[in-house]
Amino acid sequence: MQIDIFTIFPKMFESPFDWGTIRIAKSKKIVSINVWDLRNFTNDIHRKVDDYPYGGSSGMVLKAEPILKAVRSVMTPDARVVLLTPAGKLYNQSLAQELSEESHLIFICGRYQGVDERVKDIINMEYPDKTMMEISIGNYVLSGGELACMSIVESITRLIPGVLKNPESMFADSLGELDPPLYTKPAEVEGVKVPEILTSGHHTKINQWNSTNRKQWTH
Ligand code: 6GU
Repeated sequence: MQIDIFTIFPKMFESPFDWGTIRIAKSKKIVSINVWDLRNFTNDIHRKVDDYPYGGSSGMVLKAEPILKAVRSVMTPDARVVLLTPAGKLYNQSLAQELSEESHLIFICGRYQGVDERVKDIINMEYPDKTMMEISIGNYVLSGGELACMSIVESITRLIPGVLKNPESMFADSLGELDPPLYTKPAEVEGVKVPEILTSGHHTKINQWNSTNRKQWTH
């Protein structure tokens, strides 16, 4: 999978992708992640990526032209374009699963009050079969889409076949169930013991215990 990320803060991405699952996926050449500075797609001497909104509302808006130029510079027939914005479709595990099956994802990290609305219109006219998707990671406001993008990239990467050694830990199955409470050595910590059934060696009972004690998404 190829992932292209456009941001005005490329340095925010310097280390998050260098650890754990994403590091492994990169070293196995299962994913390739490129982080691009949106300012490199400006045409003016000041490398201006934002401006005041028409109509006088507050804050700044990301300009359309640098984003259009940026997206076109990496666009492929198979790419899905995703705009990170608090007004987008609420992200969840099934959307992570869906995106993990793509071969090329292009993320645009929104900033400030928003992104010029014409970006969406023009991209959708230019590539009508691959409608630009807007995604939010939760009903709260971040100053930009960067941290949202990092969360999404991590959640997608771990679902790509071959990335995790133990596919069971990809988990969060179709029922939306999470792991049961887990314990490791020692069997007693400050007087508190592991539930007896888990140390009994009785696998049928253990499986039963695990399935009745699975945690759930809280929503
Ligand atoms: Cl994707 N962007 C911003 N700016 N805020 C958010 C978000 C995205 N998701 C939740 N809050």
